[in-house]
Amino acid sequence: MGAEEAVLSFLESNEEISDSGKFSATIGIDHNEIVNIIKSLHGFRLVDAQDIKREWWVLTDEGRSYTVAGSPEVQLFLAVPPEGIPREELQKKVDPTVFKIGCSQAIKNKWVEMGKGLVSRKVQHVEDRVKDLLKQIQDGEVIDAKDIDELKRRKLIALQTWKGYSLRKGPNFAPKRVKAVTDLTREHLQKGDWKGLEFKDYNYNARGATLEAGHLHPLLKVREQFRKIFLQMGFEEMPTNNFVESSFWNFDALFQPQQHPARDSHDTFFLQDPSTTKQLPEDYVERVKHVHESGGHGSRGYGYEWKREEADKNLLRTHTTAVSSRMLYLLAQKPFSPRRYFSIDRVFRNEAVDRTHLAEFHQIEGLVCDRGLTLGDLIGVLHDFFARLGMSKLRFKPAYNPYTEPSMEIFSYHEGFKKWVEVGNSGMFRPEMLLPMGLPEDVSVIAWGLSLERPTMILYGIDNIRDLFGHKVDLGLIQTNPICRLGVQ
Ligand code: FB9
Repeated sequence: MGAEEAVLSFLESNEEISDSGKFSATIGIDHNEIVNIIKSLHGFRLVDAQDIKREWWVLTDEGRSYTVAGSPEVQLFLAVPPEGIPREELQKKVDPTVFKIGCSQAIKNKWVEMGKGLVSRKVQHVEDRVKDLLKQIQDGEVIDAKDIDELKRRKLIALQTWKGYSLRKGPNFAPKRVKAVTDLTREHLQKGDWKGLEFKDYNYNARGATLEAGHLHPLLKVREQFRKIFLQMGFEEMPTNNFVESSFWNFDALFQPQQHPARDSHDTFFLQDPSTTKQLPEDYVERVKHVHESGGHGSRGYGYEWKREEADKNLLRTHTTAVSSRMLYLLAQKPFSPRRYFSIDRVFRNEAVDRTHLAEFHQIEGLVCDRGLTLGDLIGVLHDFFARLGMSKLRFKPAYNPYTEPSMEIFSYHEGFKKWVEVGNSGMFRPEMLLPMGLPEDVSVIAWGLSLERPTMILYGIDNIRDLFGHKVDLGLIQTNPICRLGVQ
């Protein structure tokens, strides 16, 4: 008979098992096995188990040896003749341990004294109380607490603990446990025994199995959420697989003048090799040169001598708007059709780094290119985009960008922080940028941008960008960071 059957069948015909230890001895099953079964039956309320805890003193090996040979202090006292004995002679007479412990204890008891190398008795007779106390403990007698403390201090006794249970029938008692099943199987249906089955409750708090697989970085999870939002809004993703860009596409094509401070090496990473771009569309370059120098299309231009060698310089793109300029130029090379483009990728700026800024970040950019678009359309598409991020309260502040006019900074009211947070920048690309590309006169482009790092840091509660991006990132964060769900899925 197994332990479970023994316990349940005993309780079926008896009120209680008063002591699991005695019960296990009676049925000849190891007490640990009985305890495990009791815990399981208690967990399923088949039994009600109460803890029993017993403690008693047992002799250590040293303690047991004193009950036979006597305590070392008595052994030492008996080895000292009435006339006394030289210390060296006494040391040869008894066991070294007996000598060491016995001397200190006998002197402490004022049984002997050690003067000028001679050990002599101070009393005629001694009682071996330690031995008597140890024997009393061995016989299960209760002794005084002070004596216990002394014997414990000398490590002659140790506390023995025993834990067991007393148990009675529980509210779900049954003479035989019906093993709860987890799944209703084809066999159950065929056999028909499903009618008598008991199903385990779902554990809604059970954690999923740990996936021993790769893990996505929070930035990539948030990027995917932004990508979904853009795709749901009908935007096409632009090809951003070129970190290296020419100054022409990154600045000149955007009508950003060559003496603009952002084009200085203090703000931009220029390449040494290859330092210059290989090929540009020459006819377009001429039109860009002209619009910078003399304007056109109603613009006065900047009136400076535009230099080709400046435009040829290679750099690490400072914004994904460089990609937007390439895409809009390509769009202008064929009969016009409206487009919505987006990009999310790394950009590089040679700027001071701090807790929330590195020399690179991921820019998110969206643009809509169509005939007759207005600032109202830009405001509308921004409300639609940010609403999908859960940001419905927006405010706009006039701003300046070299390549957009008008431009606006975008603010959203953050309910958590209870304040307005800058969430991006936007504007309408200037005609000096669009017309030299060859886009029709009535076509305008509304565009906006934000960073991927800022929302990710807020969503994941990260306040130092080095904990999110770079060589110091904790791989545990990569493994355990929660899923990210933005907007309407
Ligand atoms: O991302 C930014 N802020 C932000 C965005 C989302 C967000 O979501 C949270 C869940 C609530 C929270 C904050 N910003 C833009 C604003 C600030 O963080 C700013 O201090 C830092 N800006 C970066 C540039 O600074 C080096 C963020 C980055 C930025 C700024 C402008 C653009 C892109 C990125 C742009 C543009 C643009 C404009 C016109 C046409 C085309 C592109």
